[in-house]
Amino acid sequence: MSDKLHPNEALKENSDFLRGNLAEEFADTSTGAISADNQQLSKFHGMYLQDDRDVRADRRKRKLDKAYSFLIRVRMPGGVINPEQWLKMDYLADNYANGTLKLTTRQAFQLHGVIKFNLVQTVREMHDVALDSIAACGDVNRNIMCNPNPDLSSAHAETLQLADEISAHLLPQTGAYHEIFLEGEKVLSSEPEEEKIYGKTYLPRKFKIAIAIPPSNDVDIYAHCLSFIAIIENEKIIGYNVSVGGGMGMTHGAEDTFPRLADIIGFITPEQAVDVAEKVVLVQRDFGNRQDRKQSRLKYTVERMGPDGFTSKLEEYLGYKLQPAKPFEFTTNGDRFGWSENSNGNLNLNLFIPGGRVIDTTHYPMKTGLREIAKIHEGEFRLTANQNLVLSNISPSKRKEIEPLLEKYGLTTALDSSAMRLNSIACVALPTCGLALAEAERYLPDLITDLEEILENCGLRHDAITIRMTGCPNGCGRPFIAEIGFVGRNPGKYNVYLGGGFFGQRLNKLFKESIPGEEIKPLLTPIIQHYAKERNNGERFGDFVIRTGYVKATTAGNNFHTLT
Ligand code: SRM
Ligand code: SF4
Repeated sequence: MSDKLHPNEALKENSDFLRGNLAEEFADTSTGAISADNQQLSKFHGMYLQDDRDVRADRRKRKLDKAYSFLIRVRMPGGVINPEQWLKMDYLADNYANGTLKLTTRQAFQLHGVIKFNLVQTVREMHDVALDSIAACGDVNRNIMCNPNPDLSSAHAETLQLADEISAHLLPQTGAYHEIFLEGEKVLSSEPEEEKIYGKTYLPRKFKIAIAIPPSNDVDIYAHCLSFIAIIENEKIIGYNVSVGGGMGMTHGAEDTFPRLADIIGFITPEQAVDVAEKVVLVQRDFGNRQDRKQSRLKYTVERMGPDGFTSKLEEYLGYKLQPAKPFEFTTNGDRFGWSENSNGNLNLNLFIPGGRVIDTTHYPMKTGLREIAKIHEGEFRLTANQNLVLSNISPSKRKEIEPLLEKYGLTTALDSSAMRLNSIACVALPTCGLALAEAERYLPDLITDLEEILENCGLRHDAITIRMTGCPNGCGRPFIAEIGFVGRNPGKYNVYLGGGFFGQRLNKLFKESIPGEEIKPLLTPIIQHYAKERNNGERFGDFVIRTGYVKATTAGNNFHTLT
């Protein structure tokens, strides 16, 4: 391995704590783009330069510049916002972006299609309702995930509070975001600026944290750098099991890159959680790979050091030992759709949002419907880790006002979908994602319609099977832990993976490579029919395809690519 640091390291170090010359470039009206260096820095402020790939070839032919715009990702720990914030995001989508809101797989919003000259104004208006995009992307801790139904018990409320605390603790300290977007000039201080936790070069790569309350693994803890699994006794959280070293991204054809499930390394008390989060970050800061960004995620640090070696180093940083992990059980990683009741008698409604895309179409004015609800809703909006939405904390009397709106705008119709559709995730992919090799969000719904015909015929319409599609192997829809995963290989072609664990506990395995979309239904039909006929009582699809020999079980990330 070369010991030459990746160029991004010098870029971060020399960026004056993430300022670069972003302010000048955002003000430059001669182009809709920014320099390559500033593109890297803008990520730390939650923004990516993109271009509309649907029109790229045509514009090239006509010798036009790419159709540049930015995506803005909002940081919102646990995915919770109030109706006023929903209305603001809805407004920003219509006035500065492409008229849609994307609910992401990390319980956040994305606005797409914001042109450079509207970035500052958009951020200012987000700030007016206490929303920001600081550290939503970049080599820092990202949006922290947490079970989206905190009102169901005091434990849920406690985990949401922990998500907030860790998020605040690990937030970059630089004043760059405020200067560039809010103040418009450098705020002078007598104290020298520093990043106490991260240092000048921040982390080697992105860092992700989740908190789960068993039996729900809706946040997919095994796909995270660091997770906290709440251990509850007598309805109280007595502490958390800690897991480290999960992640999804890999590169086709590069076997030294692979998805990896996190290892559970011990148990801690609730008071230790923020400290543990900080020290895991510090170990990664000091021992993560800064030469090769394809090897720099925490999962590779844990793989290299081994879970025991990593834990020893962590304990050295902590100055105390972790206790042995406590028993717990996950049974699902899906959402709990429909109405549910809180301990205070109020209600939640978990809606299905296909692909997480809040949009109005001629037949389904979903975005308008949610806006009308936001105008009268007194509870919260909670984004789920499966790209769906919970309207939470609705009083029984408010329910009476909200139900006619749900009916009028057809918002609950999608809840009658097949269990496969309700358990589906698709990443953004085309046309905005610069890394997409194939469609995902725009294609998976149609593919599921095809598969639903078989499910219906086999009597499996109400059987949950997790199905996820991403446009490339970066894994933004966490496809490598789905029972059926599709990963873009080339335009219109997908690698098909089978055998993931139903509650996110096992990686899947490559079943067929580079299959054209239209061949997926014939490929899967006999397997689904076989499952319907010969599954054992309660046997999950992912377990069945392993037992019956369609694929071998993947037992660890480092044998993900081993097919026999
Ligand atoms: Fe992701 C990069 C979208 C969750 C792994 N991801 C991207 C970019 C920014 C493409 C880029 O770098 O140019 C995508 C923007 C597309 C667009 O047009 O919006 C993108 N990622 C998304 C979202 C919006 C997918 C979605 O449909 O919901 C999710 C936003 C989450 C958020 O709110 O923060 C999203 N990305 C994930 C997840 C899932 C998760 O975190 O639970 C993963 C896999 C878990 C992991 O990190 O290992 C994920 N995204 C990646 C990677 C691969 C990282 C790696 O370790 O190799 C990249 C590429 C990279 O970092 O180089 C990437
Ligand atoms: Fe883009 Fe690939 Fe992520 Fe999909 S998985 S959003 S195609 S980077």
